[in-house]
Parts: sequence; structure tokens; C-alpha cells
Amino acid sequence: MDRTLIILKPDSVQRGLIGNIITRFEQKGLKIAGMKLACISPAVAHEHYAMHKGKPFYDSLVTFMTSGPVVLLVLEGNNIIDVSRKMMGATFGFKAEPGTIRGDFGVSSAFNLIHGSDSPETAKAEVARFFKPDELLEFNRAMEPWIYDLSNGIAQ
Ligand code: IDP
Ligand code: MG
Repeated sequence: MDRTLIILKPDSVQRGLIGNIITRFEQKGLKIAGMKLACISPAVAHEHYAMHKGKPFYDSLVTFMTSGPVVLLVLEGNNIIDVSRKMMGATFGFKAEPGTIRGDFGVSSAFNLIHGSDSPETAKAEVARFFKPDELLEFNRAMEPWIYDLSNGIAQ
């Protein structure tokens, strides 16, 4: 199944929203393959947001992302990137639809609670940036046959 990297940014941790956000992913049926609390170093933050280098918000974004602990998650599921990005909502809370994580929990045009990979290629690189292979667990959940229709041997 597809995997994506999710970061619960420092504002999520400081505001006590970790459980609430992870609950949404669990309730959706998405599987957690990796999870840890960590501080992102400036070097890694620069690398993670390299595509935004030169933009006016780049330095403050790096400062934000290194301002406190984050929760790093690897989520697994069919179409996981589309599904998780939809659940996150538009980039900033003041624009994001109600019902989305950013739409329900934030209003800022800078602090936006969560990062999610935006393509299979970036997901692969981002998962590898934050997780060693042995930190990603393969296990079966008892509820799996009730999350996906597995009757044809594939998850539908
Ligand atoms: P995304 O997180 O929804 O994919 P991107 O456009 O890829 O949004 O931007 C990456 C991150 O950079 C955003 O999540 C946000 O933290 C930050 N960012 C983007 N645009 C701005 C801005 O105009 N002001 C401040 N921060 C920004
Ligand atoms: Mg992006």
C-alpha cells in the first residue's frame, strides 16, 4: 500500500492537538506504519523545504518548523496522498474548508498545523528523510477486513 509522511508541526504539539489529529487519521481507517516525537534540526528543515528556498516566507518557515517538537508519522493506505491531503485542507486555516484539519483547528496565514507529502516521489524521499527502515513496522490490524474489502485478494 501507499505511504506518506505527515508532520504534526510545532503549533499542533504546543496546542495539544496531537491526539485529536491522529484520531482523525485512525477513524478514517488509515494505518500508522511509523510514529515519533522529534525536533527537526535547521539543516533538515532547510532540506525538507528546499523547493521553497528564495521565497519570502522561507526563513520564517524554517524558524517555525524548528521552534519545538513535532510528531512524525508515516501513514499507509490506498490513495494515501490524496486522502491525507484532502483531510488536511488548503494550506492556511483561514481558507481551508470546515471539516478539514487546517479548517477546523487554525486561522493563521503562517502556522498551519500539519505537513503532508504531495506526490509519491516526495513521499518516498520524505519518509526516508525522517525514518530508518527498521522504524517502519509491518503488522496486521484486526480490523483490516472491515476497512477495505479484501474479498478479491486486493484492498478495495
Ligand atoms: P502545503 O503545506 O499545503 O503543501 P506549500 O505551498 O507546499 O503548502 O508550502 C509549504 C509550507 O510553507 C506551508 O505548509 C506553510 O507552512 C509554508 N508557507 C507556504 N506559503 C506561505 C506563506 O505565504 N506565508 C507563510 N508560510 C507559508
Ligand atoms: Mg507542499
